[in-house]
Amino acid sequence: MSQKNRVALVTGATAGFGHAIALRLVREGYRVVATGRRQERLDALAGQVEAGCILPFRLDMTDLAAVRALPQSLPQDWREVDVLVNNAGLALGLEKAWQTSPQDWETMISTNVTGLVEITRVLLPGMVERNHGHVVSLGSTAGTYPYPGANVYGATKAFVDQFMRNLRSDLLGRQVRATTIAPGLCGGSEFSQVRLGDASKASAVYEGTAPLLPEDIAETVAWVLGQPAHVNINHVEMMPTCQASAGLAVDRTMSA
Ligand code: NDP
Ligand code: 8X3
Repeated sequence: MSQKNRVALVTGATAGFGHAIALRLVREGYRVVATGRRQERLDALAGQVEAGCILPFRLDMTDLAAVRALPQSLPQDWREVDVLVNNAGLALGLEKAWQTSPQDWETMISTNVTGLVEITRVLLPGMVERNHGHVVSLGSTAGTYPYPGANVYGATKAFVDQFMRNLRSDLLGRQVRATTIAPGLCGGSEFSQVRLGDASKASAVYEGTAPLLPEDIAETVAWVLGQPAHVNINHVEMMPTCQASAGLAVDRTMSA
């Protein structure tokens, strides 16, 4: 099959990584189903490329009925999804676990975990039947390295990574690949604005740094997809050069 005929579905394509990934995959020759909640953003994205290369498709990942109906809801010639990029996701707040809002936790779990699992479950059978496909999911360094206030967000990303590793076990013997991309500090997206709800707090996150950019993530997605069929990249952890894991914290006010 020529790359031109291949279909990639990118969730969360209205901003940040998903937007950059959708454009990058069109450049790689894919037809891209671009999903998210903001229809006008999806339409604008489709307008950036040659007609027919991007199908804007409104989808709220927390609407499980809509996610389950996805295979039948897509136009006939877009239904055979070869590549699923599970990118839609969010962090809400940086409060300590006992101070956070239960609604924020629920939203992160329903988007980053339940929605991701469900869309994967509904698109996998087609990939397995055709014996061809690739699921790429956005994890995070927050899924590996804990930090204060990451509580449920980090846990959702740890879930994503283990889910993808377990998929690999189920997919053994099939020509369907599974990859987690786990970035650290990345600017140029709405992530911190969504998390902190305040533009100046969001820009302070990146002050004095040269963070990763959405195009770096899109480049990595293109790279994992472009590997020869016998190569499965299981997990890619990426950080900007200005970031590193800084070890365990010790409280020195608690001596007996
Ligand atoms: P953005 O906030 O810029 O983009 C998030 C995307 O997810 C948007 O397109 C948004 O679309 C979509 N989205 C959120 N909730 C839903 C929902 N309920 N249904 C459908 N789509 C939804 O963030 P990033 O591009 O930075 O992040 C993308 C992914 O990468 C996330 O999973 C994030 O956790 C992860 N990540 C981000 C890092 C960073 O530092 N930026 C680092 C590591 C991982 P809409 O609002 O239109 O629905
Ligand atoms: C986003 C990266 O460090 O803000 O997943 O959690 S971080």
